[in-house]
Amino acid sequence: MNGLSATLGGLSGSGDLNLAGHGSNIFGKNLTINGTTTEPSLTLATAAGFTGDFATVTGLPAGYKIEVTETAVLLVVLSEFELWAEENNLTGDDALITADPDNDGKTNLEEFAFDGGPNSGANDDRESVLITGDGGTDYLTLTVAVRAGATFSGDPLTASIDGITYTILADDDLVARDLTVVERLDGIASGGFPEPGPDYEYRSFRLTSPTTLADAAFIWIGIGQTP
Ligand SMILES: [Ca+2]
Ligand SMILES: [Ca+2]
Ligand SMILES: [Ca+2]
Repeated sequence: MNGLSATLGGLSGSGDLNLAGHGSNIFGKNLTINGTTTEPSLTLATAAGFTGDFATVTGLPAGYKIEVTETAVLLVVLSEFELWAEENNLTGDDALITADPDNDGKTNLEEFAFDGGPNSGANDDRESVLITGDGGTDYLTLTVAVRAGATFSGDPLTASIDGITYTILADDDLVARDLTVVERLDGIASGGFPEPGPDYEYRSFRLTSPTTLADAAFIWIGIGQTP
């Protein structure tokens, strides 16, 4: 286990935990981990059919969690979403991606994707849709805070980063998506936004065809979870 050792219910070892005599019922047992690791996932113990939950887990390396599957006790690195939830002091059901602990209608996944505050119901939207100029021509333009470093490509424009997939969509009648969007590469279209959080940046996307106020057109960003 790369220098990591673990103790379960009084047993200890520098290799995989020996569960002989303990069975696979870990309910109420105490897990102690000594050392640290940089591996994304380590198996601490294997058995046929683990049941129960540890009473306590001590010595968990920062940025890791314990995951108990049917057949293994694993030390697993936290996802970017889980780190974000931890930084925002979300625990239990309030930390689920589908939860909305501040009751503002935005799920935690949406708050995470768009630099929202999961503990503040105040309007903190960092997104605008404007008709604005690019190279002397006006286009319908979406500006939005997303996770920093996302690379958008394809049609529709999509980017996968930190467990999120962003998709930029546009349409003229909301019947079938049929307008093409490109990213503005000469900087974002409008100011006036708050500074983004350290893991976020503003990006701007516009229709490929010019837009006037007389045109009916819509542009929006959708998100999904990337496994
Ligand atoms: Ca919310
Ligand atoms: Ca919020
Ligand atoms: Ca359409």
